[in-house]
Parts: sequence; structure tokens; C-alpha cells
Amino acid sequence: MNRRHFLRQVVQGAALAGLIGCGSETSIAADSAPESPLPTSAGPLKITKVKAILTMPERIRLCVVKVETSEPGLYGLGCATFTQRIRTVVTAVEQYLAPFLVGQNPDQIEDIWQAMYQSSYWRNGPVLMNALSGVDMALWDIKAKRAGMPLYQLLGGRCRTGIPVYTHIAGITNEQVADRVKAAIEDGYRYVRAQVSVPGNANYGAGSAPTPTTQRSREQASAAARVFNPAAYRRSVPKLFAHLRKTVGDEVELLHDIHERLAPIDAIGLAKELEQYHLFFLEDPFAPEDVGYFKHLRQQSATPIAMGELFNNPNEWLDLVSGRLNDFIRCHLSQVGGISAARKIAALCGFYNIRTAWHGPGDTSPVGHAAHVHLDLSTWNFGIQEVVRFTPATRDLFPGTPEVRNGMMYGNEKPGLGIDLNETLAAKYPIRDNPPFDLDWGRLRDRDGTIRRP
Ligand code: GCO
Ligand code: MG
Repeated sequence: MNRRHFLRQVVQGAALAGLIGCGSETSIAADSAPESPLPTSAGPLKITKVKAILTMPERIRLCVVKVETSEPGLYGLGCATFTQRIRTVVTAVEQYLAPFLVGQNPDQIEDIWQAMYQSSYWRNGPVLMNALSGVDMALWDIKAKRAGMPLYQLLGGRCRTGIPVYTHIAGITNEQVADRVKAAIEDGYRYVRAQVSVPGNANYGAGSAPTPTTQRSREQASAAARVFNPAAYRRSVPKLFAHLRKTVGDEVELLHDIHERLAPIDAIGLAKELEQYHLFFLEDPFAPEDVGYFKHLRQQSATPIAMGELFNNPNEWLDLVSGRLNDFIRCHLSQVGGISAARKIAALCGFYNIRTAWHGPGDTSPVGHAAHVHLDLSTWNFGIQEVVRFTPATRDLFPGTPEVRNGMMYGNEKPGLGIDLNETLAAKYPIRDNPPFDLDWGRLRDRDGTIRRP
């Protein structure tokens, strides 16, 4: 379909909506399309199929939603990766959303978003939001493909030439972390997240001690790997950043993720103590359940704060943003409602001069990372983008996966999100269902055996 045909369709669709709208209870998406008084060659575009594709090219389970249309070869992709409960998302997509979506006009993104969101009566939460978000991203992919332009153009065009990213650096000693930070700077990275492990402690983002050799030491290590000593961790972080500033200098922007692993008051203490090391941001000082502590943190520390990867309900970020209590919003696109929601969150944050730093770990599929590219290029109040290193296997599986060069991420000029998924290859990487719980989520304990936040 060429751009002229697409634009005629949109005009006809809108005209028709106007005709039908007055007084009828019908949904714009479903009814506006079929009864077109103005015959067209292809007729209004329809959604013909919606499915969730699971694959696992690396060690992480990924879920991608594919929305197919009545126009041969025109389909959209969206990321719906909730890796910890991935099969529940498939059920939500295929058992609940697909029957509702088939026959709808994919053009009506906002109407479809609201219908999906309201249709469960009980809203938000990780499963339903991932399902809805995957469909949403796919609809934006379709719309930009029909418009014959990369999505960022539809979102308002470029605000920058490339996207600064940060990379993850971890080690078992401060010296090892410093060496790896230097290597990352060599590779062109200007932003580096640094995490160090505490021997015998379950560390987030940093491997633990050298791999044990005997069965006995393996058992000891795996048991130890589930025990978290918050005090030891709390003491280790300032030492790490003191060492990094002394050995790597002030040029590099340093980030750290507390991963909600400290008691709120200790996180406040740590943020104060880290002020002298001028972090670019300190992430997840509190759990979403403890956002009430932000006002106390704000009063005591000027360390920039990033928060949001665990959010999947607007009430979790509205007060934070309107209270100017965080500096970076870190939402996970498929947890908050996809591109439609992220645009609104970015716009809201813009009025409070809060910058975006979308959550971009390994459990975001390359389709999600591609969506980040279009948002990050077109958002003025962009801050930084988290990204992972994509392996050749992943790139083969997802042609169009964003490029990272010299500490900057780049998309392509293809229409839509600019990414695809090779379904035949995807089937070669079936997901593993065991162990059911990822990493140590739900198994992390205090030394006295108390379950801890992940
Ligand atoms: C990050 C995150 C991730 C999460 C993971 C959960 O900042 O990248 O904290 O590492 O822990 O996405 O599945
Ligand atoms: Mg994090």
C-alpha cells in the first residue's frame, strides 16, 4: 500500500467514524471500518490474527506479539516479555485479546488500547499490561509501515543523531570492576553501571566469588548465593565508587542499581554517602511499595535518582513525577502499556524536567529495544538508555536489532519499528520452563532465613 492510498484510507476511516459516531454505542475500531460508503479497492484494513511467539536465543525467555492484517505481508511486532511468568502473557494475548482484536481496524490504536485496558475490569499489573503492551507496539509498527516511515518520524522526528547508552560492568573486586570500566571506556562508552560482588553474598548484577570446583563447595556456593547481607553490601558500595573515581577519574558517568535491596533508611544513607562521587544516577533505592520514602530522600541527598522498572500502575509514578521526587523515569515499556503509554509518561515527565531512562535489560526482547530507539530519538527530555550486548544468534533471529557503536545506539530508516522476527529460527530456541522461578527471585533470604525483595 503506498502512502497516498494509506492517507486516503485514514481520511475515509475518519469520515466514516464521524458518520457513525453520533448516538451509537459501537466501538470506533470495529464498526467504523466495514460499512464504508466510499468503496475502496482493498476496503478498510483489518486485523486478521494475533499471536504470542516465545523464544529463548540466550538464557532468557522472550515473548513477542505478532499482529497480522488483511493486507498481505503487513504485520506488526511488539515486545510482551514478562520473563518470570511468560506463559501467562501468552494466555492473556491468545485467549483474551486475540478474539477481541480480530476484525478490528489496526489504525485505531488509542481506542483499541483503552478497550483492552478497560475490558478486564480489574486493570494494570504485569500480565495484562504485558499482553496489552505487545499489541500496542505492534499496532504502532503497522501504522508507521503504512505511512512508509520509521516510527520516530511519526512520533515527531529526531531530537538527536544517536542514543547514548549505558553498559553493565560488574566484578568480584573493586580492582576488577575498575579494569572493566576502563575497557568499556576504550569501547567508547561514556556511561557505565558499576556493581561489585560481596564474597559469600547474593549480589545483584555482579557475579559472586570464583566458580567452586568440588560438589561440596558447589552446594555451599549455591546456598550462599541465596543469602543477602544488606550491611555488607551497604558498606561495599561507597568503597567501590571511591576506588573508581581514584582509578578511572571523573570523566566517566557512573551509575549503580540498589535494586530495592536495602532498608529505606539505609538507602537514604547510601545516597548521601555517594554524593561525593557524582553518580549519573542511583537506581531503585526503594521498592515500589516504599515510594513514600522519596520525600525523605529528597530532603537529604542530591544524588540523582532513577526509578520505575517495577511500575505497572500509573499511581506508582504520578506522585513521584509531579512531586519532582525522581530524576529519571525507568519504566519497562511492556509493563506500562507499550509505546502509547510511554509517550504519555515521557510527555508528563517533560513538564517536570524528568528524563527518560527506559528499562532495557536482557529480559526485554530486541523488539522492545527497537521501540526504545524510536522513543529515545523523538523525546526531548531523553536522559540515557540501558542496553545489553546482542549476540549474533539474537541478531539473526531479530533482523534489524539496534546497533550499538561507540557508546551510542542506532536504529535504521526502515518503515515501522525497523525490526523483524524469523519465526522458523525462533522455533529452534524453545523456552525452558524449569526452573520456574528465574535467578533467585523468590528465593533470596536474609541470614536468619527471612525472604527478601529480589
Ligand atoms: C536493570 C534491572 C534488571 C532486572 C531484571 C528483572 O536495571 O536492568 O534491575 O536487571 O533485575 O530485568 O527480570
Ligand atoms: Mg534495575
